[in-house]
Amino acid sequence: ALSGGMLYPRESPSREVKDLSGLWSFRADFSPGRNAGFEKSWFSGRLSETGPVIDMPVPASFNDITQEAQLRDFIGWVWYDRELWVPGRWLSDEGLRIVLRVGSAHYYSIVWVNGAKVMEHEGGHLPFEADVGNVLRKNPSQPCRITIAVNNTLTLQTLPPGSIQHMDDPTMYPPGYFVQNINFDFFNYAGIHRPVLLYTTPNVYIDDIAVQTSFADNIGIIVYQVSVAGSSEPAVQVTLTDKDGRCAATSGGSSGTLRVTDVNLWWPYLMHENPGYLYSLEVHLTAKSGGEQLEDLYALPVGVRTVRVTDTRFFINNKPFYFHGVNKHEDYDIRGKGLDWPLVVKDFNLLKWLGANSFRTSHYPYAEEILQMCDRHGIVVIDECPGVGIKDIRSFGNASLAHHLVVMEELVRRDKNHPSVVMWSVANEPASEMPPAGRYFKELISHTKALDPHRPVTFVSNSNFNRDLGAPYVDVICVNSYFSWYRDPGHVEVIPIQLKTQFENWHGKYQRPIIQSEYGADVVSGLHSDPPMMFTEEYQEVVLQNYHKVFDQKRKEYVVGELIWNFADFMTAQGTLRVVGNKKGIFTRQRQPKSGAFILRDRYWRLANETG
Ligand code: BDP
Repeated sequence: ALSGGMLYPRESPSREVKDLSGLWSFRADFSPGRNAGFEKSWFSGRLSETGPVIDMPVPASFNDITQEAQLRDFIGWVWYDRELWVPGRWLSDEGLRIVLRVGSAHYYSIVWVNGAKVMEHEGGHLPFEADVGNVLRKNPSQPCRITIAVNNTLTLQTLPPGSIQHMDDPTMYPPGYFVQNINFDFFNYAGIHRPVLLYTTPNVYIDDIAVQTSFADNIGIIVYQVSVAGSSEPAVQVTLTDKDGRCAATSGGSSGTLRVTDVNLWWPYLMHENPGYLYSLEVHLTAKSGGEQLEDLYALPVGVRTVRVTDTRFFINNKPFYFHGVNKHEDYDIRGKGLDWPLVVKDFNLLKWLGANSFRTSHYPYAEEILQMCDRHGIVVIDECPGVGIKDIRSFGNASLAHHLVVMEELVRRDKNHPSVVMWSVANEPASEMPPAGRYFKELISHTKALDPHRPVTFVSNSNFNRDLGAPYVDVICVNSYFSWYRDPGHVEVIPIQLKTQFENWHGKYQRPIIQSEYGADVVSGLHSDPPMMFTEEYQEVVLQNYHKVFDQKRKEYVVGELIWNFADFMTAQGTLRVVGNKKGIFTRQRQPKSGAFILRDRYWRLANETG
């Protein structure tokens, strides 16, 4: 089990946040073994003292920042550092914790402060942090230096998995030549993808909060649990305030139940005139520490809603919910997977324009800032872990499973309080027909349910319904299919019969609600052909229309959602199937609509009016 919570760093009267976004110094270690940085201790002084550095923005992927293909395609350790002044009052106040937090870095990270190693973390897409107060207080009169080394190498045991292939034939490849193979269809962007922060809390502090919500008639019920660190006798006071700042309920004690009369439920976008209603759970901690009275305050946004699944329906607040939404990526020009506010806000505006009520975080956890937007706007989320491309039998071994369990622990720890998150997805398109997949998914899914008994769990399959060894364990069947694209390319007329068969097979066998978790077709924006041909706008339109006909029949029975692949075009590895990236977006990578976007927009608004 993990130690400690991972509350999103928020300012409060007892907490300060210092954002270290901006320019860092950067060097990729091109030495043959990629090990020069460790051999020469690049962390012990300034990076610029051990060789040339370039400017690197944080947060951003490093890949597309320069003109060097070598850096774009680099595999191995890259090094970042920067100096900063820590406020003197933070250092002189021994009652303060000073925490260094990395929102995410892809893939393996080691962090030093003033040359002292403070933490290591495996896995992109999720935050990690360490208390660095002691290290900082050793040198209070000097600027502090933060060094972060990040390695993007993927192996059969990482998530996502990959493998390094050495090309040893000296007549074909230069000495030491190797490539990174991956089984997933997006560019392996790397670097420090989310903000690096320093923040403070008192030494006695609110380490974690967990809420579980429900309601009976007009009474909202919030069961909460506060974990306190640093004190054995904390006094905890909890106040729930509504949107206007009025007190809605109070309670004392580190765990308890709040009851809210005339509760405003959290509703999805387009299902209610006031979607995304959030209360604020204000936790107030007081404790004695060395004769001193310490106080900590943390305000957690809370939405009151329930989720429930039957064999044919997905319910939110006891009303049938139909997912009409998208699959996304964190992906954009130049910054790659770096968190970018203009892009985040633009995408929410496009989701609303489209009438989308949901998305899946294909194929890894997105930034917390994005989930906070979902909470506020009522956009429903299927929260997917980075279990994408598990295709090699060796990736089903014990080491892989052990890591996958830890990743689910980190994901649930981070995202458990988001009302927008209604289901966990533990994987995308694994080779779930391979013999070890049965045990693997049984354990993975039961572990996830033990971590969070209140949300359904799924994984996204493209296996044969009869041979899928993980499907027996999911609450909702999620299926991807590309009829008339990867299968029967060019033959849109086969879609209705194949899709109908797909649904009847899966539901017949498992008696679970089904989400079409991917379908779509590549379009090079601006290419036209009538009659339609693959890669033209017209082709995407008819693919969509053919899928939609069957969705409309089956949603009356047990189909509970449709998520287009993909919201926008995105970058991939180079290959014969990809023309500068995957073009299945209904928007271009620059977020301009293709004609498929208008088809979907008409449909989603119509669905909202029928089902909302
Ligand atoms: C599915 C994958 C997705 C791909 C998509 C495609 O889940 O990541 O991008 O196909 O090929 O198999 O467009």
